[in-house]
Amino acid sequence: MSMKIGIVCYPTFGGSGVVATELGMALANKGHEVHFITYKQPVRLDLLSPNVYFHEVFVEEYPLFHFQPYELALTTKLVEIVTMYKLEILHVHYAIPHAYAAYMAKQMLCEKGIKIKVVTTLHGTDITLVGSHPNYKAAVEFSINNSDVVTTVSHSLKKDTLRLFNIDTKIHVVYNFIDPKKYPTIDDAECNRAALASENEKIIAHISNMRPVKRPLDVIEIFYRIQKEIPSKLLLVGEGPELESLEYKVKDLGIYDKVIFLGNTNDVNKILCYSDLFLLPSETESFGLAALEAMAAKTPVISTNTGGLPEVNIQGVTGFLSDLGNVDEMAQNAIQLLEDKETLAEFKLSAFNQAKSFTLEKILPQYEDIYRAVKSDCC
Ligand code: GMT
Repeated sequence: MSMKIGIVCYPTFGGSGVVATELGMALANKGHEVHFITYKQPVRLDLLSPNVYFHEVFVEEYPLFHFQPYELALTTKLVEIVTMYKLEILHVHYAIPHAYAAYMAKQMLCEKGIKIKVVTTLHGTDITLVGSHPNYKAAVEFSINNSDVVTTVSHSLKKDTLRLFNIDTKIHVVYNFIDPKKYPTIDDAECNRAALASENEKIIAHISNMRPVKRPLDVIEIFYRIQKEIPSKLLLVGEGPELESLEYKVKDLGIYDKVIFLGNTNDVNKILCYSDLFLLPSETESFGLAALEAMAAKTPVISTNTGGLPEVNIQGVTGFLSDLGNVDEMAQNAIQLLEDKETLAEFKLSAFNQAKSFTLEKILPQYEDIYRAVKSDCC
């Protein structure tokens, strides 16, 4: 039976917004009515798809406000949309402030005799970097414990949540996913490799929000070592605070002509289809959706061994994992792989096969089961 579901997420290029959007569109495609409630239209949202609605949360400016009260505006919008469209489930992605706003909305609706079930998906930095900060911890812990169901995107994130917070509710692990149909391979006509590199050059890619936690400067260090041994280009996809330092570093090292800055794009799958290797030397990564996207496009991954990355990238099979900051080892592993045509081909295939364990087809029913089983403790 179809359900009426509200999805709250960050609408930007971050992994949590991408997962929430792809999930919502897939649910709509299966006949559920899906309402996205956020401050901007999510970047990957196709509003022309049937059963998909978007409700913008507006925040009024007022001279007294040093910070805009987004939680308040979101809560008000949630109450309005749940009431108007008779939603049954609110699925909030990223605890801050979404789980808190959903809790408030649930209480307000309860007073009107309207029942709503709240599912919270924790994505990573809402627990590890931001959520456990003393400024937020008590409210995050409260909103996790007061969600009707809590999910994390990896076992590692579940462990971190239990370690950092006092949790008295069950946590389900539901992995992130990709839709394999969206990843063309190098054999497909759409994949125009020649536009970016010559035939003898290897293509190395890195995709992130270029924040310090992603260690993009390590990406440059690794690539610097690779390009000394192997003719190659580096594709950098994404925008963020480290971008300027990256440009300086690339110029300093004299490799500006070998690095292509692509900015934010929705064509991640097309870029990945002509990449030979993906670099993800993050300080922490609850899952590493970008690594999974790379693998779905037959691209092996050189990553750190932090957080949930070992649940996605398999050492010596789909790529290699090193300790944080060990750029020498990461470069060495990359060079070894790129040098040997047969091994590289093997790793590409294994990466693709591993990505098949995280397909939309496998993950979507897990969320549907959770929605069907969830009981609300209110009204
Ligand atoms: O990595 C970020 O800073 C963005 C963040 C987000 O919320 O969009 O990503 C987190 O969620 C992704 C989707 O579940 C995960 O794949 C990323 O590993 C996770 N990032 C971190 O844990 C640093």
